[in-house]
Amino acid sequence: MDKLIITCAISGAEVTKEDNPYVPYTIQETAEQAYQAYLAGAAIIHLHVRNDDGTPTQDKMRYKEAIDAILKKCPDVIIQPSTGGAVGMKKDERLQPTQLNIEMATLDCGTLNFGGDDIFINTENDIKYFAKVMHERQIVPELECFEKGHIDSVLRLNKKGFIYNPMHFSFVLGVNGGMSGEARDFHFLRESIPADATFSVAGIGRYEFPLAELSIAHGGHVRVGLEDNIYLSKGVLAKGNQELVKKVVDIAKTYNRKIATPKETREILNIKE
Ligand code: KMH
Ligand code: ZN
Repeated sequence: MDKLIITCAISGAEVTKEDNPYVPYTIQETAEQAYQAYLAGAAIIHLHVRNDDGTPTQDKMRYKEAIDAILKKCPDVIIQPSTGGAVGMKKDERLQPTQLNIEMATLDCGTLNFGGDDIFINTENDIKYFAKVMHERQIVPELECFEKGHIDSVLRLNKKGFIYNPMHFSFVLGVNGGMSGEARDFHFLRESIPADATFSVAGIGRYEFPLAELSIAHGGHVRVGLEDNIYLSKGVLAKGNQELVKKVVDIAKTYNRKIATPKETREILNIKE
């Protein structure tokens, strides 16, 4: 079994300081949350940036500022900007961080309802376009799949040559409008991807730690963070992203699964330095 890659989704686009005061908005807060998550064991920081008032933005210069500030504190960490941004953003607006010198980014692999009246739109042509941009810029995509149909789309696009091997999936489970995050859902998705693909699991809300444990036990990787879940345990708010990462490290210990450093993560995911 590979060592365990922990990704920390420190900020997201939707969660606010009213939900959890540790959600970072400013560049300084963002860098500090990333650093604390890294110290706790995260090799990858999944990054959304905010304006100082907390509104989400995909502005290239805001990303550059945040990335520079993070790398100043932890130069070897892998930064994975979001190309999902926030619901309603346009394609090229979302793609702005790919113009920076980055190693990895998310690639959202299908449309889904996103709670209330929101629809997170990722058409087949959008997916092809995002994949092409990332391939041209040598950015490794993390293939975000919110339900089984998204995996089937990826497999079809891979066969047609729009998405390249080796593939690294992220199963994001428990979004209102996507697939739930029960054990049966996890196994269904895990068994639906090629044997040579890697995968990470991001459980939303109460699914975060049960899915983390299942993934650890079955050779997958794990994403946690305030973007996905604000609680350390039922009714107890996490006092920062590092508490969520530490809890995963503790679960991994009980399964004798070692934690991957950023260097080992680059090897596992074929990220060229
Ligand atoms: N904020 C969601 C609408 C990603 O980062 O690629 C999309 C999202 C996915 O968070
Ligand atoms: Zn995200």
